[in-house]
Amino acid sequence: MSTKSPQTLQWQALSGDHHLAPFSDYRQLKEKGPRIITEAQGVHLWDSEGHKILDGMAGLWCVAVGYGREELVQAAAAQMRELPYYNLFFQTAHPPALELAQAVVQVAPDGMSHVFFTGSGSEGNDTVLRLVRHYWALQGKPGKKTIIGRVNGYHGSTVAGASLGGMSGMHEQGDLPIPGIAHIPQPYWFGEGGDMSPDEFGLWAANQLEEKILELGEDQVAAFIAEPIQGAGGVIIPPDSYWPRIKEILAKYDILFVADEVICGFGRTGEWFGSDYYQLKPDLMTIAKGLTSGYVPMGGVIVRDRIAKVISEGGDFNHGFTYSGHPVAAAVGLANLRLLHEEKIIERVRSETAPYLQKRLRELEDHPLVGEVRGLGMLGAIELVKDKATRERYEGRGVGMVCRQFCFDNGLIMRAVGDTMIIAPPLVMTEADVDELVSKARLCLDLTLNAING
Ligand code: PXG
Repeated sequence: MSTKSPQTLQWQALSGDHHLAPFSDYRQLKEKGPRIITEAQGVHLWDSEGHKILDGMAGLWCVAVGYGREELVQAAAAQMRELPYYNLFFQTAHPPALELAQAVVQVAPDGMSHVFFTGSGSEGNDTVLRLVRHYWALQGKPGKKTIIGRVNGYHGSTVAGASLGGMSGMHEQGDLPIPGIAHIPQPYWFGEGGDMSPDEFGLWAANQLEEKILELGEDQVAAFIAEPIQGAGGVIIPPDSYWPRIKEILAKYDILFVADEVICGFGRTGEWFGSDYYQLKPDLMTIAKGLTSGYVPMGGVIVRDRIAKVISEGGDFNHGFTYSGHPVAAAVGLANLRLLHEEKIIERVRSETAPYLQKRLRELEDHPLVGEVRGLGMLGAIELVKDKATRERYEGRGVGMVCRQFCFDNGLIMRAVGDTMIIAPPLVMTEADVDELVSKARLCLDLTLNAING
């Protein structure tokens, strides 16, 4: 006998009958039905059965300012009344997109003063691919086409996004990657570092970029794209040696650097961008998620001046989306940036919330199931292992999914990437919210350990 309410059962039936869900195991989904999320406030969600759940993932890494912010609701409603839609094509524009471009540039690294808006991060990375190839063609170097990404990097789910990303499960479906994209190994020491020290491994992983450039020929390579910290790949924080070496390599060769800031951007590291945190000097930055705190879809690409100059002197750029710079999304983006400024949310992350979250998360390292806790800013990862010393996993046991289910059942959303549990909570968490997260996480680790051994 199901204890679910008739309303929940009805929605779940609709899911099976009519909805093709993104990134879901359809067989499992049909068996169990989706959990139906109906409401949210602050850092908590409610499902259709009335369970209150702490959202350790800020939706999907996006709800920076938390749920229920009336300022964003009002901004959307006012813009819908005034001008619900117009486009930016063919020599027209509207105030929200232009004002948001200015507001984004004000927080972007120096020398990056142009933005191309899209409807999502994936569209942002499609735009990156077309922009960088167009740039090199305009420079008289049409051969510079190949973009180097990383294994297990994530850059979205469109054909270009999935190709730039290095997710093998995505490449297997749809004959990807498309031509002109190459991948180098990721700087994932815990999973792949073997006997090397983290710094040795970081240097090795960075040097793969140089090897790939030399293998392909500098005259064939357009750009290198990377997330400052890999998100969907499992909150992979590169060893300290990694980014300095990558910077040296990028300085040596004439290729562009694209920082995919879709997750790291807008405060997640305690700086405006992950590139600020690591002092990277990107030529292009992909943005989305935290730009509007996910209240409405929006993405974009921030472009360094010397590239914007070449593109804008190049005449037509035959690229754009119906919803590029959508006025309602732009109005929400502006209101969202205003909140980040006025409430000093990023400063608070840097000086208070992130240090507290990171300190409390590290306490979980004493748990017998935990091989490593790593994190930075409002990002965290907990590696589940059989043997702490050797980093051996419970192969084939699906421990991450077991843990994720216990979390859900006990009022906490943590994502599982294989056997890595990850969090990226709203930036506005209080210390009490962090305490709730860590104590629920510990309980679920205990339950997981019992279930494996039971
Ligand atoms: N780049 C990065 C770094 C991302 O994390 C995208 C691009 C694509 O953005 P859109 O808006 O097109 O989805 C993302 C999105 C996960 C997960 O499993 C992560 C994302 C999307 C879906 C699932 O953690 N990130």
